[in-house]
Amino acid sequence: ISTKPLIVGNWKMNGLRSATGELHKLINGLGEQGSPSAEVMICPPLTLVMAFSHIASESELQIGAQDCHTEISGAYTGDVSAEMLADAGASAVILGHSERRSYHGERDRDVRDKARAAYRAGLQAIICVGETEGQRRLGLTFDVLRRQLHGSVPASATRRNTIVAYEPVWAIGTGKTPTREEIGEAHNFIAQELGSVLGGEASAGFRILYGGSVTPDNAAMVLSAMDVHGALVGGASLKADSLLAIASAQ
Ligand code: G2H
Repeated sequence: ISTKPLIVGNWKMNGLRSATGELHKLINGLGEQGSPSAEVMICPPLTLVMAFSHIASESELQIGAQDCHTEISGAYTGDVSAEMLADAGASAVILGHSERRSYHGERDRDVRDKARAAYRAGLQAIICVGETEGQRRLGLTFDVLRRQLHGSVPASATRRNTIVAYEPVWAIGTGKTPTREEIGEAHNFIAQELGSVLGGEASAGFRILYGGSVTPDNAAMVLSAMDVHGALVGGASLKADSLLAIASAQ
């Protein structure tokens, strides 16, 4: 596992084939950096996964997806399996993003089953956790993180097949970000709690990304917080220039 920060762009439901220009810009930009200071992954909408994987295949850029089903195949109209994502060229899949949890009713155990499906297909699972504003106000942040980690992270998770993303729901797409101390505190808690989910040795060296309104302006602050190993970036990942700026901010 690389010790460089990992910057993951979550394009959410944005991007048509015409966005391929941004992908080329990103690949060229990373190429110009020679030995880029961060690893970079883009998780485009499903319709672009195969084309982007093809384009990125000769580059350092990794391609991921944003969700998968718990089963390999079957009568699940509209769903896509982890095996299909791997077949399309993805190497990772974001799971349990708060938008999936709130708009699609995903529970911790659904996220855990999807992560198991991802492992079976050879994909890395990027498992998202995070508290709402109300939960933080009530002092429940750590309780929520503990419950989500115990419920969503399979016992078979390893630092190779799993990355955890801390995304405080109140910071997502709002322009609000926690302080460096708050980010460090939550990440340190997650690192400790993974020890209780998986056992001390198995949890060592897990990568924990921060997500929620990361921009070129706050990226250096975010990446310098304790136990932060990268960022999950939404809005600011849609433009190659801003993602490149985030990837070189340290
Ligand atoms: C949080 C993040 C990406 P944004 O959802 O996962 O999005 O950077 O737009 O807050």
